[in-house]
Formats: sequence, C-alpha cells, structure tokens
Amino acid sequence: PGGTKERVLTKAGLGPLGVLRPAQSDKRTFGHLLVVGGSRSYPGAVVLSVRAALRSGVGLVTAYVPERLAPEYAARHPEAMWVGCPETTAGSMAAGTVALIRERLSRATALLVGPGLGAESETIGWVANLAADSSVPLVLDADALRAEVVAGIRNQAFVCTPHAGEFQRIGPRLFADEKFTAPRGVLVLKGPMTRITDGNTIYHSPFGGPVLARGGSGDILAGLIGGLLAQAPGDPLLAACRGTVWHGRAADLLARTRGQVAVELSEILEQLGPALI
Ligand code: NPW
Ligand code: AMP
Ligand code: MG
Repeated sequence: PGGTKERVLTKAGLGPLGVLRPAQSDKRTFGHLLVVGGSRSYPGAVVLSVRAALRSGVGLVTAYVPERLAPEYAARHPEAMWVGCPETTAGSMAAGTVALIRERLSRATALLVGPGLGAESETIGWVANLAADSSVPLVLDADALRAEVVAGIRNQAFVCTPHAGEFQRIGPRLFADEKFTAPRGVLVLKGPMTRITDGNTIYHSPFGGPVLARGGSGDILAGLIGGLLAQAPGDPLLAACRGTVWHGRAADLLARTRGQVAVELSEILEQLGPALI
C-alpha cells in the first residue's frame, strides 16, 4: 500500500542477543516454546526446528510429534520434552493431539506449528481449531500455511513464514487482511531476498545465500523464530527480524568456512553462536 516504509536489516538487528544472560534467571525467565510437527512422511523437519529452537536461548521446548517417532527423538535430543501423540493410519498426528497440547498451553509463551506436519485433512482440521483459539502467540510454517488455518486466527499475535509456493497456496489476498497490521500479524516471505512485514514497514534481509537452497532451511528458521518469540511474546516483528538475520548470518558463515556445496544443513546450527559475534 502507498506510504509503506522500506528498510534493510543489518547485523545491528540482532540487538543484544549475544550478550550474557542475567545472573538472576532460571529456565522460566526465557519462555517456553511448544513445537507441533512431524509425520511418517516428513520425520526430519521437526527435529531441525526443535534443534534450532534449543539454540535460540529459549528456556523450555516441548515438542508434540507422532507417538512412534517420539522415543528416538527423545534419545537423540533429550534437551527437549517430546510428547508422543496419537497417529492417523497414514502417520500424521490425529485429532486427539489437540487435547494433549491444550494441557500445557497455559504454561507456554509461544506455539510453532507446521514443520513436517503433513497435509492430511484430519490434521489440518485440528490445527485450524488450535490456531483459532490459541492463548499464546503463534508461528505458522510449512504445512500449517493454509488459508483455513490463517483465516481463523483471532486476536493472538502471529508470524507466518511462507516460501513463494506457500504464499500462493494461502492466497496473497488473505495477507492484505487487517489482521496483518502491527502489532499482531507478521509475514516473513522467504526467498533469495527474504522480506518481512507487519503491514507498516517492509524489512529486507540481505543475509543468507544459496547455501540455504536445500530442504530443511525453513524448518530451522521457524524453530529460531519460535524460540525468539517465546522469549519476547509481545513482539512478533522483533522475533521475525532477529530470527531471519540470525539464520542468514549463520548461513553466510557456513558458506564462508565450509563452502556452499558439500555441507549439511545441521551445520548451520553450529554457526548460530559465531553468528552473534
Ligand atoms: P512443487 O510441487 O514442489 O513444484 P510443499 P515443501 C511449491 C517438510 N520438509 N518457491 C510447491 O511446488 C516441510 O516442513 C521436510 C516457490 C508446491 O506447489 C513440510 O512439512 C524436510 N514454490 C513439507 O516438507 C526437509 C515452492 O509450493 C507448494 C517452493 C512440505 O514442504 C524439506 C507447496 O509446497 C521440507 O522442509 C519455493 N521455494 N518450494 C525433512 N528433512 O524432513 C515449494 N514450492 O510441497 O507443501 O512444500 O516446502 O516441500
Ligand atoms: P523452506 O523452503 O521453507 O525450506 O525455506 C527456505 C529457506 O532458505 C528460507 O529462509 C529462504 O529464504 C532460504 N533460501 C532458499 N534459497 C535461498 C537463496 N538462493 N538465497 C538465500 N536464501 C535462500
Ligand atoms: Mg519450509
């Protein structure tokens, strides 16, 4: 719309992320992120999101995944609390999952839904209900990026992180809705030049390059933004901008030190610490 301001994000956009944590703190000081994702078809994505969230500085991460996947995930990444959820015959999370999530929702500070979730109608149905009446701010990514989910969001703050295909699937018109005006809704439109907007200002991220053009990059970004939102639930724009800059700088460092080709995406996680310096 006319009058929209544009800004380029810089390293300064990371703010005080790299400074020491206050001495008088405990895990509750840094928020509690719930992550909902995973299916038999896409078992890896939610692990990448959770691992990124664990490195975001968040105090607690609880992940809701299909029950058959939970034991192995817990063995590999015991820092997160993995909750095994009932499955459909095709291996996505079934409707009974929503009751398990609601048990802990009142103690959570942000909710990330979507990585590896799958597209089964039963699963998308309860996800839409959860998004509609969530009491905490949301990050919607991947399979949760559907018109029926986004259209149902009511008053809570939220961040949507679509790539160009998911943006088209939701329908760009929905993003023109008034709910996408500050401070509630934030759109992170991912691509070679990721753009972020709260409806007032468009922020361009110059960070990250084609080393990110491989499966799983977006799942890591969603975990980071979710972890940052859980630490500052009142500011979805800050979480979206900081997460995008942090992710992009880590990718730039990875490409510089290890090249763009013979790398695995989880190596980005090792660069998140150096990316803050
Ligand atoms: P098509 O059909 O590919 O030509 P999807 P996804 C299009 C999980 N992952 N720019 C696409 O086009 C995710 O978390 C698991 C523009 C289709 O029309 C999700 O749960 C991984 N268009 C699931 O996979 C690693 C693009 O968008 C539409 C585009 C599916 O996610 C990989 C919808 O696309 C992945 O993250 C782009 N960059 N990309 C794992 N290790 O477990 C796709 N499209 O098929 O719903 O999108 O991103 O593959
Ligand atoms: P997804 O498709 O959900 O895995 O998200 C891909 C992530 O990688 C997003 O953060 C994109 O901005 C980023 N990405 C993919 N390709 C490029 C590229 N060529 N240059 C910069 N960033 C990219
Ligand atoms: Mg994705």
